[in-house]
Amino acid sequence: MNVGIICYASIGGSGIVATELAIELAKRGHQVHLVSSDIPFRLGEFHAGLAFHQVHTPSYPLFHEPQYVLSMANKVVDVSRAHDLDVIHAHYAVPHATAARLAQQVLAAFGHHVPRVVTTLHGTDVTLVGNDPSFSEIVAFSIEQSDGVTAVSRSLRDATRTELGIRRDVAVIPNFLDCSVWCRQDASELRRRFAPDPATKLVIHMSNFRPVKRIDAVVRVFAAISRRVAVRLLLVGDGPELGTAYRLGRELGVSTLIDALGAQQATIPLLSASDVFLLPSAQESFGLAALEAMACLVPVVASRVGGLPEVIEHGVTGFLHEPEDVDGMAASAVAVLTDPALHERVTKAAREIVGERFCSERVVPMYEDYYSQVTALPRFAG
Ligand code: GMT
Repeated sequence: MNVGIICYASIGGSGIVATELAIELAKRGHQVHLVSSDIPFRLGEFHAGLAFHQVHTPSYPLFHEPQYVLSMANKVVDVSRAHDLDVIHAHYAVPHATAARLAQQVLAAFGHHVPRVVTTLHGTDVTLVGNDPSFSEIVAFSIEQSDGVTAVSRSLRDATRTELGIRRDVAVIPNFLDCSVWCRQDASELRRRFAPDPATKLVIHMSNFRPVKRIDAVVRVFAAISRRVAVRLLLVGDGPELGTAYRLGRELGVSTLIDALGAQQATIPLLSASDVFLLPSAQESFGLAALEAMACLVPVVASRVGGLPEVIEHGVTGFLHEPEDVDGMAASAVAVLTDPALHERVTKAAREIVGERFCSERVVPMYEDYYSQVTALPRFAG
């Protein structure tokens, strides 16, 4: 099939999943066209069958407002005309589902071959941004008008109904990893750099440091752990809440135990050096970072919110607590850091679940089947 995939290039789970899907589809012989404002950061080396098309949004002194939806729709029209796309797969509804639908209408109006639009909902495009009254009407319309819609968890599918009033079918296709790549590596040298004393444990948090990630809770849980175990905290990523980590670290007297590494592309070595992963988010439709940690044998202590219970089984493959339960999270982290048998049991079970349910060879065919179903629908009427 000829598949156009549109996504954000910035660091974030939806762009990562879209890029990994593009790579996997190309490996399986599809012609894939990735459309984004910049080279998605996980694209890496050249992949046969995968082309990148950059969206330029020109500025004009009269405009104070960026015209991204128009330039994205325009680029999708160009790419579809040149490459006869069968499917436009929009990752993150805001505004990609709208741009894809607009492109479809332009192609139909000018008598070109009309691709089907599949929208994949990733989380905040429904729960935080998409349901904002400034966007919700157009987001709901664009989701309803897509030929197919998927969500990354059952929880997000249900939220699409409750938050946006969507009534149409939404298929659940979970996020995935290339499990041959996402494995724990020998990171002993790296580990020694962060924690020269072998008795010191490494706690890690990776995110885009936005308020929804509750960075204050990361630091509070870490401070509580540090009162009982010798630990250091690795903060990987960047965003508006990074300053909160510095400030609260100083307030709680743990700033000298924190290493903030900024945005990093190669996270497998960092996970491989770590002993526990903290994810106390206010909302998480899936928690791709948790899945990456589980694949690298790092036990996850997370909030019991959104789709996380579909990824982590409390006490079996990780630990879930109410988002406000800082003491509970710290207690689980201390338990798993001080009990090697528990650490081994949880990480082994987590890795098994990743292998059974979340590897690319299981999930990518779900998208291929879904594209087949959607392209078999009666022709687009305009
Ligand atoms: O809201 C974000 O954190 C960004 C968003 C994205 O596009 O990167 O993340 C969402 O999509 C990821 C990939 O499907 C999920 O793993 C994240 O759980 C989800 N984030 C939230 O729901 C907060």
